[in-house]
Amino acid sequence: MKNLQETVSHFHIQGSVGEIKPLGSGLINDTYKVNTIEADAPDYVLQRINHAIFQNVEMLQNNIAEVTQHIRKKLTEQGESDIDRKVLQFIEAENGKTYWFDGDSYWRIMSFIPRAQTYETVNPEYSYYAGVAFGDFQAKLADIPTTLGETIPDFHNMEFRLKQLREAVANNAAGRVAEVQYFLDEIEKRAEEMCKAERMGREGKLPKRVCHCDTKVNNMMFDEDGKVLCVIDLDTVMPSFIFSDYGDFLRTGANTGDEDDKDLDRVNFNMEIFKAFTKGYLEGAHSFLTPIEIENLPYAAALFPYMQCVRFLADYINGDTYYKIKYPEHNLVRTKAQFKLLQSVEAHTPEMVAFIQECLK
Ligand code: GN1
Ligand code: MG
Repeated sequence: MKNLQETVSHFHIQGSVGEIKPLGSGLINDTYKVNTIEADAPDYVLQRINHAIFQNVEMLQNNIAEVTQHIRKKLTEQGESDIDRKVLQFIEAENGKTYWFDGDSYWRIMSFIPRAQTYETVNPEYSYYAGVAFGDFQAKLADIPTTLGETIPDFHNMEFRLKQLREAVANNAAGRVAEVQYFLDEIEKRAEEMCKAERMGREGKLPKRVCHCDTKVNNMMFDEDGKVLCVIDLDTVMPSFIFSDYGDFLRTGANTGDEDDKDLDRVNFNMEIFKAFTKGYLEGAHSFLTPIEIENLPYAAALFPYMQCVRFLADYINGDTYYKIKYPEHNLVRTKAQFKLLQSVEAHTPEMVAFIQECLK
């Protein structure tokens, strides 16, 4: 960990560095907890930014600065207490920026939020709070005065993700196409319907808003009482359809199994979580949502397992070049689990539609 110590030394942190150890379960960046020795000095989180994926680090860090400053301002105006636990704070490096390039990798450091917890699964009560929090996150950012850059162009564009999959199939780089034909067929059957957001966008019926775009349950910090403190992992905050945040939370939060569960019987869509989250989300976001956005929330619930299925499968076909994997079939196992989740979402669609209508009464 000597190099990590050296990296930290380029940032203006308080206290002296003790232990540095891996943190969290992200699939893209490398994350470490930096403990300081002094009891009164804060601890920190050190991250190596995955530069192959986030190619414009300057834009990335600018977006994050805009977003965190805007949220901080709102929290201050609302007279909130405990603001440092409610919005991320990045530490300046000796070059005056919030990141440091060591000639090979880009690094950044943020304050570690004390007495906070992340979860891989949530109960209905926590989901309700999460719904309010993501609705509120979007509401707070609705009037951000700048236009944020697209840190990953076409990130949640379904047409683009299908194009990438079709290109992967045409190249067949890892020779894996034949064994996944069943999933390719199932994906193509739904392709037209699943690209509906892009079509509505072009027709001017659906706006883009500032979204988080990675609202996995584990990207949220909860306090001791299960209340949401803040949303983390802000790399993908960018303009998108609101479906991104609503759909990606349910993809992870309402899955009764794991994202990469090998036992497909464990993978189902949990309607209790759906209901609690949707109720909270509508409370947090009703001030700006349009009828078309609300009407298409069940579509969003299906879109994200579908999109993730497409992305995991494309990566499997390409020979695992994007996501971190733990074993050779990992991306295929993930694809199968996301497809099972999609089927369960599809089976629950009429019930979702009815519940949303109830909420609006
Ligand atoms: C990645 O970094 P992490 O694990 O929070 C990915 C998301 C996927 C997710 C699947 C930049 O998020 O889009 O939904 O894995 N982030 C990027 O678990 O591609
Ligand atoms: Mg994450």
